[in-house]
Amino acid sequence: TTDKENTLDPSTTLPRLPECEPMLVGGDWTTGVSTRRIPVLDPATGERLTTIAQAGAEDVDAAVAAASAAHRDGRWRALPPRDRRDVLLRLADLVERDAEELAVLDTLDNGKAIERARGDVDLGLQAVRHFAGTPTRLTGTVHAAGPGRHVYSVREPVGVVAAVLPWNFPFMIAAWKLAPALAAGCTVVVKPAEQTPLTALRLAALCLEAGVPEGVVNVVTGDGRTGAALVGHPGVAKVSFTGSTEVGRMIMASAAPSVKRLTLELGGKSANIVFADADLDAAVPAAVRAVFGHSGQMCTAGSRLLVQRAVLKEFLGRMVPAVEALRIGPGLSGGVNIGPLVSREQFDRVTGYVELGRAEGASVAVGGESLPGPGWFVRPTVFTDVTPDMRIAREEIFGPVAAVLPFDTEEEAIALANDSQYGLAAGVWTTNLSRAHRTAAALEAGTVWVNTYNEFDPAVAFGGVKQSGLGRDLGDAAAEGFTELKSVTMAL
Ligand code: TXE
Repeated sequence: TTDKENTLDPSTTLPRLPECEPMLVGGDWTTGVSTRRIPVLDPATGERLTTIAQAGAEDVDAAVAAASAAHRDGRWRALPPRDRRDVLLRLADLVERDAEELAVLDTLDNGKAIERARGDVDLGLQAVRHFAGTPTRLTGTVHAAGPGRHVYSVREPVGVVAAVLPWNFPFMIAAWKLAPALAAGCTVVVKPAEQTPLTALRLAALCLEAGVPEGVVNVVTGDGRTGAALVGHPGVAKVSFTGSTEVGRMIMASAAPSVKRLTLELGGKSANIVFADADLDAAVPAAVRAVFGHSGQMCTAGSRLLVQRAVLKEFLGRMVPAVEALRIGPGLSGGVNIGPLVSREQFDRVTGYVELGRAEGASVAVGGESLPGPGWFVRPTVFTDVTPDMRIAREEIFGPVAAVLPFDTEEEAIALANDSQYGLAAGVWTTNLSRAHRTAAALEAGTVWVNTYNEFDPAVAFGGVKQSGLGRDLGDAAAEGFTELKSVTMAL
């Protein structure tokens, strides 16, 4: 990147935030009934940026009631599909107009490097544009039926959707969930992560400006208790959640009494496999980005680095200096590779895993320390001498920590990669075409990247197998996941 790309646009003044960010309920901006507030902190300094209301049961009720009313009266789902398309295209234009401000807001409360925030906003924008094409393209089926029968299936919006968001990609995942839900004709109550509420609220404001009718998009703020009240609400038909596997399980249980539909995008411990025949000039920098991008706070982080023993020494000889060269600092300062971790909790969790790795007998090839405050910075850390049974090789750390595991054969690599409760993503680096296909087929993962990593396309479904989740974000599958199939059998 050039210096220009690496610095903040000087015309961007930091947005002024109110004392308490209001939520959106049925077209009204309100701080709600509850008087409890949660501080929103800047992870680079630990200082308070603003507060949010801790929405309680009454606030959640009001938001679900607004979304239910908007669903029932058809103010959104019954619009001609081309009108919904036009609103979504307008929304995309507004996101593009405000892209820099959205990126700055994502950096403010999440801490991520501004360049990454810009990329994330763009990935969100691409999803909105992509799903603007959905309303006019959602089709059903006319079935081959017996004489005197006309049988068809149509897709209808599922109803009120609860979108519960994580803090790692606050804007992008808000857009990834909102765009297909709206495209399918649903109404939505969004619950952003308490650490990073700013851009989901801004996206909701842009929805109103774009012409999404009031009540169709609502936002309630608060922590897990607000989330629990929302996902357990009987008026919610579907929950789309991104977050930890632990909370995903709780959401599944709370969805049972009213048999809610679920899309769960949960944790991962993705294997990035480097074969000896790989192009190391490409594989090494990509492996560094795959695990240390966004300080490792990515569900797809290539946090288990499986390297064929024949190239292990050379691989580490190249990787360690590349990791040492990563620049650590506040996300807004520009040119930073490693921003702060999102919160004190995350900092404690990650530094705890670094200590655990040492205690388990792994060696620190680089990193292994945190930086003194202010801010929650941890040096990118590479563990070697890792064995597959160590907790640092099995559990999601969600920080800048890589576990390098050697292997000898292709079969061993596949067995190691699949030896996980998770199955979100995997990477394969090889110049052997047959091996690439064989390995991609054998890996238990929702996404396999071959000779690349972390490439997303809104047209391509994204999600996990095993305990990494169920259902898909993005792709046709995402939009269809916000619909029910109704079959109509008619005697003529
Ligand atoms: O996630 P939570 P946390 C993983 C990652 C991280 C760990 C903990 O390993 O270290 O989770 O992060 C809301 N009912 N991921 O604690 O708790 C919560 O308010 C309903 C991976 O922050 O899962 C927030 O909006 N909602 C992940 C959202 O759930 C509840 C991204 C996620 O928070 C709730 C984030 C409840 N009972 C963390 N409890 C990924 N897949 O990328 C909490 N929430």
